[in-house]
Amino acid sequence: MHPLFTPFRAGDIALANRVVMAPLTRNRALPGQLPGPLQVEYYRQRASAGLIVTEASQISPEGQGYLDTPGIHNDAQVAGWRRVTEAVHAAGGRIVIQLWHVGRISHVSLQPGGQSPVSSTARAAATKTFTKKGFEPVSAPRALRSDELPRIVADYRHAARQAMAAGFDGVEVHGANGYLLEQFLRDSVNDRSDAYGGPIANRARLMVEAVQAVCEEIGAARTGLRLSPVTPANDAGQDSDPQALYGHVVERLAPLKLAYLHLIEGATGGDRNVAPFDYAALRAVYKRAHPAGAWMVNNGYDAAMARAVVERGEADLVAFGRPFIANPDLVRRLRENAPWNALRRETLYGGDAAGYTDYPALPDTVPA
Ligand code: 8OZ
Repeated sequence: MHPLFTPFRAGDIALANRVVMAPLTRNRALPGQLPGPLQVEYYRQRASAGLIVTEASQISPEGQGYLDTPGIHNDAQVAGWRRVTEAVHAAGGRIVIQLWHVGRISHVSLQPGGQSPVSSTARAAATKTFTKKGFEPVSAPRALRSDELPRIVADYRHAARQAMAAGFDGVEVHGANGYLLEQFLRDSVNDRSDAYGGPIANRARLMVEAVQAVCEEIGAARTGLRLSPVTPANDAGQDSDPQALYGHVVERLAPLKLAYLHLIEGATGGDRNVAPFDYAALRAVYKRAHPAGAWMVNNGYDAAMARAVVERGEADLVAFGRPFIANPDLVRRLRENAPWNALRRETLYGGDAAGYTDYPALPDTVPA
């Protein structure tokens, strides 16, 4: 058996194989930002993944930035997610929820009381989001005061507690793709002059505090973190020294002994070589402090690349995004080198069962 299909332990989470379903925003939550029966079926269909990372889910009403994304802050949301975790567990799978605060990637129509989105900066991102009216430019943010940041950290902690109440195997903190934590990290966005701006240690402070709080709440062995050191997604720009910045983050967080680190290599969903970055060097920083810590890679992997990276010992886990949308039985297809269903892009964001739960699995028996 190829190692890609062998069991693996990420912290306290025992996986049947090394194939991970990456977090994927699908904008199909019910009113109240609730997962419903359609989400139960969608995730159940994909439970042969070694691990499912759910779609990004806001930690607070303020953390929402797109129409119809689910939350994990109130008890109705916990009850909805409980049906999802029960279905995945009954099918033999493991599932963690991605904890999300969008920061400035939002619109006043999606914010509580129509307030401005919040960020590390008052400068608006040059990007669009998806609202009731379709694609609209994001709203100008308000820069958070440093005395508000303990409340943001508490929201991460609370969401992690809610996740465990919903029966998740753990959580993944969304530290990637130009959202709040990355808006603090990068000097291309963060223009603060307080203890959360300026030198790398300051810009990393909110991410470190948020991850520490989550680890205190549910245990580091059930906590993962997703990073995207050079993605330009959501107008994040490029940090002036990503290698030093992300090296610092990993040096600070590896000693906590997280379940895994999840790396988006290159531009999210695009060019893997968008900007230079030495991922192997970052991995070495991580493994020095936490040899048993899992290293999860993502972005544009095909079957051959996934087999090779695990074979070479350069990654413990490989996450697939869009291939899992179109192929509920992706693990089997990888194992059997079977062809993949084509993705229907027009049903990615929003809508119903079409393009969500209607992608076919391979037939049980192959005709002779
Ligand atoms: C696509 C559309 C909306 C949100 C990310 C949560 O990039 C997202 C996202 C992706 O991390």
